[in-house]
Amino acid sequence: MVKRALVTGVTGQDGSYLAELLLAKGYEVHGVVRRASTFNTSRVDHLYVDPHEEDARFFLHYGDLTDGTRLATLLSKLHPDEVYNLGAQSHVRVSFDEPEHTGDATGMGTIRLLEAIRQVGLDCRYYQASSSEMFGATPPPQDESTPFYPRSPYGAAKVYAYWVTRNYREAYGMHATNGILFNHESPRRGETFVTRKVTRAVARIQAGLDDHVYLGNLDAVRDWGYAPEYVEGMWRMLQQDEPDDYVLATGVPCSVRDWVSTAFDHVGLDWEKYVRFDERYLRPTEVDALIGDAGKAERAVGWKTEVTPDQLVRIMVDADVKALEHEGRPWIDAVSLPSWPSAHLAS
Ligand code: NAP
Ligand code: G4F
Repeated sequence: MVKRALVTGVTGQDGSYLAELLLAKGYEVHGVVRRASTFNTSRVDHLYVDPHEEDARFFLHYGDLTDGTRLATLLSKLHPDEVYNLGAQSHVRVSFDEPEHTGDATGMGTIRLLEAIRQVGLDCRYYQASSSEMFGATPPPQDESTPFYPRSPYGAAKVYAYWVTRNYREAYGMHATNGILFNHESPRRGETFVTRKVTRAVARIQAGLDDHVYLGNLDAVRDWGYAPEYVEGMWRMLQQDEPDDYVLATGVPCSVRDWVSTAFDHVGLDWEKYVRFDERYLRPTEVDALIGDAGKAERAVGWKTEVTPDQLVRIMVDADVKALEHEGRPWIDAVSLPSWPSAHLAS
């Protein structure tokens, strides 16, 4: 039997890598896409196969985590074996500007999806994209038993989503698992997260297209891993007989300043000549340090990272340098791209 997965947030960084992984494992993959006035599927365009083809295994459907009825309709139509809830307003700084929307999509969206699964009576496995941002002000190292102390509307919404996932597991016996993932990055990372903002700036400065980049707090410490390894961890978690909660992290601390300096060094530039400060990128409350302990995931699901932060910086700078030659599509080889007619969004 071919397994069927439903992925919210399929157009995001993680959703695109997860869709690739599941397709490679033989799954039929259904992704939920928000309706937008412009195309928003660039991260998954390369997976496109005309749905009329017999071998098509990747399908997109309009839907939104703010629309519970639509989620229930999709679930009752598709009957997935596994549901991965990766959709979220995922930007911490933006969550201070749009706290209500963040609570709605990131927090309430989770219970809408869980409740839709329950109402439809679906017997599926559920993955919740929980976040190290939930640990917030609690000092590192952080693991599954570390108390949460969120420092942003985003972090608070993720704490709510974490607890309703656990509650549906305990109350209704659902196979519902939280992956508490520390920061993970890639050439597909959104351009306004600090890692990608920096690697993209390095490529543009080196090419003579920009003179400088504005950043906020350089003292924050993060635990940056490589996103393709993390989606493998998500899948492994759902293959366990029993649902549980797991941290995924490298355990290696790296400050924003170190990331910046390594990225500029990689192309032979002195970062201090190009980086300027803008307070607009500060947060009203900052998370100073996130450094994870993924020992439980290593022991229980056999997951471990291999890519170090230094290697990750180089992967991302090289991809952004190459992207300038290929019009902003660093993750796709320079082959002709299939077109993605919006009509193929099943509706
Ligand atoms: P991302 O690139 O920002 O992708 C977020 C996805 O959610 C996009 O596909 C976005 O659609 C979709 N989305 C936003 N609002 C939605 C809504 N109302 N209804 C349905 N979908 C919606 O995030 P990511 O880095 O891939 O992260 C995936 C998940 O893991 C997120 O839940 C994030 O909070 C969480 N997480 C990420 C990290 C990390 O370091 N990357 C760490 C811990 C947890 P559009 O493309 O249309 O915007
Ligand atoms: O790249 P960031 O925006 O990521 P942040 O806030 O750690 O959140 C990411 O990781 C979470 C996991 O812990 C996810 F749940 C969340 O969805 C997201 O993927 O910022 C990292 C650090 C912060 O301390 C920030 O203050 O970089 C600092 N920073 C300094 N200058 C900046 C900038 N961040 C951004 N985005 N832009 C700057 O110019």
